[in-house]
Amino acid sequence: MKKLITIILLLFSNYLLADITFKNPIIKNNFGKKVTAGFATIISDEDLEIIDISSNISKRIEIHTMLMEGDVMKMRKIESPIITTKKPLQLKKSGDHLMIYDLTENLDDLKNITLSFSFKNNSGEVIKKDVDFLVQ
Ligand SMILES: [Cu+2]
Repeated sequence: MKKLITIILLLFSNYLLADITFKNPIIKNNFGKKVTAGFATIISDEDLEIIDISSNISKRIEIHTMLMEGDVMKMRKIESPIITTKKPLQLKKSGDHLMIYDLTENLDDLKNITLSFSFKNNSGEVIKKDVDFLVQ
């Protein structure tokens, strides 16, 4: 009986986890270069922090923002990227973006790349989501 209750609770807790949507996930074809960028709009019905992004094509994936230093546009890593129910995280050209370093594959050969995202909610629970990005 105890086991059954645990199973029911586990099933139920899954339904309570955040509903996360990725709109237009795209990774730019880099034509043989070792670094590329990715874009998507990440929407959630719960406030979340991105704590990890991983993939088998790269060991180092970060989220960057662009800012002006004098006249020069620079990229900076966002240490704790946040998605709120009111404000989706928009990763787009000339704005915040995914930065994918040390590519181990030539993207010419790939149509899709799966990135694994780990999120943390306000209760400290970790939610994992695999997302297929279109190579474009
Ligand atoms: Cu960047």
